[in-house]
Amino acid sequence: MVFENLKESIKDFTGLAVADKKAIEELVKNIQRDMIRADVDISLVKDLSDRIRDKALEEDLPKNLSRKEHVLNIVYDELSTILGEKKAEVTVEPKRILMIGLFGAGKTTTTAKIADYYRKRGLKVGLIAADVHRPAAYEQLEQNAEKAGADFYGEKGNSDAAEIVSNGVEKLSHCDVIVTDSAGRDSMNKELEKELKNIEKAFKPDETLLVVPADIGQSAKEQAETFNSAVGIDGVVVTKMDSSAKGGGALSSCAAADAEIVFIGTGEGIKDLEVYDPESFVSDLLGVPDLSNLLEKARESIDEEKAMKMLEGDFTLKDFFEQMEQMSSMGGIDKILDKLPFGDKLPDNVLEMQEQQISRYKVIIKSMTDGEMSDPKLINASRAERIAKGSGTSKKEVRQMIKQYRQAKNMMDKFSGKNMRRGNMKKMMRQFGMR
Ligand SMILES: Nc1nc2c(ncn2[C@@H]2O[C@H](COP(=O)(O)OP(=O)(O)OP(=O)(O)O)[C@@H](O)[C@H]2O)c(=O)[nH]1
Ligand SMILES: [Mg+2]
Repeated sequence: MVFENLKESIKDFTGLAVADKKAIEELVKNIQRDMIRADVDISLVKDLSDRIRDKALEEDLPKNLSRKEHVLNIVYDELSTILGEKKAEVTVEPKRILMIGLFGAGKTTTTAKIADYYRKRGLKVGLIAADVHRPAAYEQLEQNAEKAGADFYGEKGNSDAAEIVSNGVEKLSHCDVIVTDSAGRDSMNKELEKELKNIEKAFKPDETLLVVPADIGQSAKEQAETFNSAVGIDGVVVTKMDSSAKGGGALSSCAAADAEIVFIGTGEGIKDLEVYDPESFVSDLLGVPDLSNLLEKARESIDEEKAMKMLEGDFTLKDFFEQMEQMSSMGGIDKILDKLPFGDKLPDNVLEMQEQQISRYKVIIKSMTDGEMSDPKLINASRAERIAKGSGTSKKEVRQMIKQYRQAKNMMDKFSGKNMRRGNMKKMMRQFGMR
């Protein structure tokens, strides 16, 4: 895994009694070593460590922050900056996506992952097999399409990729999202350039995504630039983040080339795809400090007992109601869960609560009796009808709210088990000088 020693270095640093100059120097040295191992460009590493050092030692301490927290915040900010400015925006709307890249980069696998991503968000997806060079490319994509619940179009025996794409677009016109998988080469050459240009003409993609594997490290920059000047790219997918130590080099070099990283691939499975978010990526890297951020926010908007209660699984519908407002001010519960060290273990999408939805839910809960709040199982069809009437909503919405509450409760219960006992939480908070 990428930057695998970073967590250790951070832990060592936070375990020290004082965050003095020596401790900061040691931390910077460890960060440098890890970045160089991850194949981050040496001049980036130097700039980054200079900035951390300068700010950590010279900046005035912000109110309410210990020197340690201050340093960790700086490390967090600086790392997120070199790994990309902001979270990628992936619009869920009808579109055509063309996947391009060199041999073995992960194009076909990622095509299926992207299909799964959009299908899960309610769009009908179709895949076109336009790799006419690799043996069995047709079958590979066909199988992947089935796994992803996507329609499939390909023509065995036709060696004209652009023609297949034209036909495919027609045959898949009932699909909202069409993704075309193209052939790779050893390197960008005239032949590949010509083939991709022809495919583009036939396909008219809204997004052309370059797929690069993490293990090429900082040469991702050069590859992004080459593909961009040959055919134009809208974004990059960095695959194999799970299996390469050089992901940090790949991510930072794309960011330096102003190539937007849209997704990262984190495994061979169809669900192993994440919308790239430098901040949460760094949070995962640093592990515990993110929790301190979370708790800092938590401290501002929610009192500690309540936060603990929420994480301990003692989570009634009443709590759901009481805390909804506070949760939305923390960025929504899914945001909070995302930030926890095990947040990525959660099923995708399980709690997409929008602001608007939250306020509708609150009205629904207000129309319930105390008894119903403590035991939602009481809510049968006639009660649901009464609640819907009282709140000016529909029975369907009432049921949906209860379902989401149950999902939330299930998750809270899970956390309360092995992952997030009060003792652990206290220990972590202590580590970060928070109590
Ligand atoms: N660990 C890991 N393996 C991946 C990931 N993405 C793809 N792979 C593996 O990488 C190998 C190549 O993936 P493909 O999707 O076939 O790559 P491609 O770019 O379509 O390759 P060509 O069509 O031959 O150019 C396969 O064994 C995939 O399972 C990832 O995110 N993590
Ligand atoms: Mg392929």
